[in-house]
Amino acid sequence: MITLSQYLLEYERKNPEKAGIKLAIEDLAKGCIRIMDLVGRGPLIGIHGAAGETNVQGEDQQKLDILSNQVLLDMLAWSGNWAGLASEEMEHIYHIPAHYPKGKFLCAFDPLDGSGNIDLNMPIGTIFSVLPYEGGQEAPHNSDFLRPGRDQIAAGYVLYGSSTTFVLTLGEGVHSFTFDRSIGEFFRTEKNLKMPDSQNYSVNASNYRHWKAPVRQYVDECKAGKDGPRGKDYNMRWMGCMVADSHRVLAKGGMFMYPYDERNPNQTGKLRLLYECNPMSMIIEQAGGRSITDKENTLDVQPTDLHQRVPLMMGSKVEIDYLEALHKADKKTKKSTK
Ligand code: FDP
Repeated sequence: MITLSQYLLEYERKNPEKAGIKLAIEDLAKGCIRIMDLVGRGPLIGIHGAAGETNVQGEDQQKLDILSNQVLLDMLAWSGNWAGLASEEMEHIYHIPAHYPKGKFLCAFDPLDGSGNIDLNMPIGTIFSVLPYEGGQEAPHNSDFLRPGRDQIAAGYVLYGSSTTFVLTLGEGVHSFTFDRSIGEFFRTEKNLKMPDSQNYSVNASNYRHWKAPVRQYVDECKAGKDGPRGKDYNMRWMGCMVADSHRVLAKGGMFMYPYDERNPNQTGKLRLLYECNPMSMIIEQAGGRSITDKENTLDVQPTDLHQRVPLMMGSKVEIDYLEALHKADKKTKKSTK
């Protein structure tokens, strides 16, 4: 079994043009080990509960959201591997302090995804997206982060569950590493993960009445199982943490979605494009799956805002192809009845 560092070293040897990525990913891994430690101590050191503040998106911040954000900023700022950082928890990008050198990469992250699960000892995670930066020692701007997901050179997440799992893609397959607490290292436990096709779906079904017709039809057909047009029984799970729910879909196959919701017509979706949807979609595509918004492949969306939200449907190819076909048919019907 090789360690994360050995895997990264081998990758850099094969891809000398990507030099620097090893140290950059190791910064993220070290930051996540610290977050794992905080998550594990939780109420013992008084870090559960609300912080009493809201983030730029008007969401209540938990103490651990703020602490995890600070851990990643501290870990990534000093190393000289990063040119700039963006986080769910900060309105604007974070500039690397002038007394540290700047590196070749930008990182957008959600330091602790699934905040609603923190105090309940349920799964939570960290998600990150790595983009190239060509501006040298010039400070980056918000606009440098507004690149389609196709431009990502690495993406990953860490799931703090019954064990700590680091899932990573550098664009050459998806690899999964498990943290060995007795040794203090991540070891690769799965290589070139490929998603199976399966009848699992993951969605917050309490929002059903607010969805668009094609999404409602898809879920109706899943519920109809063998007796419906899909001719097979489906199973449903919702853990309320994108990292955990997507991890299940990656491992077992099926489909995860957070679709457009008509309650909030000005908000295109719930999940954030740059640091939630893009990294997860790169992983899913690398594992043989697909990811779409209700209009296009998620990785092709041209971002317009750091905290932009999009509807997201991703998972096994067969399920996403079907959902896409339902959306196209709906569009056609609407056009012909105009
Ligand atoms: P949370 O707000 O708890 O941080 O990123 C947002 C997110 O969690 C996802 O992790 C999760 O999939 C979703 O929101 C949960 O939404 P619901 O509250 O609708 O279940």
